[in-house]
Amino acid sequence: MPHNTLTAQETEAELDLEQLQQLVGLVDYDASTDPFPVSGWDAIVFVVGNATQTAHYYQSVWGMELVGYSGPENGNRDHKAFVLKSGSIRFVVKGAVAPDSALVTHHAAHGDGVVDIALEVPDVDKCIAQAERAGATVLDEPHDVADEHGKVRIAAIATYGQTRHTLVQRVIDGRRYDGAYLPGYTAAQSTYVKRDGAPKRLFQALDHIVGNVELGKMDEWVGFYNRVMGFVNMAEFIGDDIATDYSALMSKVVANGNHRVKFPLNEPAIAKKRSQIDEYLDFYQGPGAQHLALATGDILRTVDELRKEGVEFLSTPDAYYEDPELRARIGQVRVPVEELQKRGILVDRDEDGYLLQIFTRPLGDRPTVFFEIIERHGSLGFGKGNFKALFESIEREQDKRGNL
Ligand code: TYF
Ligand code: FE
Repeated sequence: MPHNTLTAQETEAELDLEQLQQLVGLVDYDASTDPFPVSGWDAIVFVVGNATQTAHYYQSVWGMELVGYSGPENGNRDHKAFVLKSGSIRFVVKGAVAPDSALVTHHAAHGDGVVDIALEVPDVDKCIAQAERAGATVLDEPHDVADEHGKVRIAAIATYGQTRHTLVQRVIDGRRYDGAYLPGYTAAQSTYVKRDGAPKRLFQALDHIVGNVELGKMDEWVGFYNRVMGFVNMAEFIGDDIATDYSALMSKVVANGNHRVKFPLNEPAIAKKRSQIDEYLDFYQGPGAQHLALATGDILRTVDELRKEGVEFLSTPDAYYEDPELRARIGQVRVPVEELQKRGILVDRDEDGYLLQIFTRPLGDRPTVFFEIIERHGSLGFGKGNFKALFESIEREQDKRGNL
């Protein structure tokens, strides 16, 4: 696939390249020399304790739309799976039905979490050939799955912990699969009737997904993404220096050629305090996806709507906004700083522009996975200037839980 064309999801979401560029920060690159070309995100698959209720939550609170379903009613006696969309993002939430489902064991170990960061690729066989050359673990060899809506070609490779990357080729012999999600799923419509004024499409695209890995393993996983998937390192990182002062973590970022898919990777660092990454690793019982950054064009509206629905965000002290150094550094942004302060939205500026961001508290019962909401204005970074304020805020929460 040529570089920087829209994926089907992006087209369906009525995004154009300029909007996507604004939302997530794309770059040009030459896909023809890429050994493992990735078109974009395909789906983020969660395993949860109760998919029926989680699917309702993502609709009623996060304004997502139910588009597909698989479960006992259409022959899947193992689990229920709900396919939800918001803009160009697809979430799939799965929960066990059969008491002996493999999902039961997975959920017992990890709690609610991300099991699969599925990527759309133009050529599954090419990717798997590269993955095998580079020594990756292939969990699922390339194979076709078909139904009356057409055919997709699928494979999967292992990444950190029990997380996988399913690779989905949706165009075969020039024909695009046109079912709800994948064969085995039927189209579904929301039974949740939106109240007047209920939130609708609060985010349009996925910006990045952060992985937490064990102490000393960050560079190995960066190497995995470089070697196996041809991902490139991005400039932003948290090194030893910042780690010991306040973050208690180290971090590097890899991205696919056009930067649609970005993966920061964290490892705990030995610091004065117990790392938030250790807390995650203990409660998730191993490496896994830590946060998903959801891109929006209007973070003020998104945050206001989510708060109305009861979503809790990390707090930011007034001192953050009153710091003259911050004021000087960020200069003019699209709203008065007071509007950000009221909501606890963080702001950072670099040589390319600025970004606005805010973080939720953990989504489920365990202190593991959470969301970030991000609005980019040219900045291609991850909020480096906010790391101190953010990590202090995360540590306040960690302390309340008795895990610091
Ligand atoms: O993705 C990022 O790098 C930012 C900052 O545990 C961040 O969102 C980094 C590590 C972390 C929480 C947030
Ligand atoms: Fe982030």
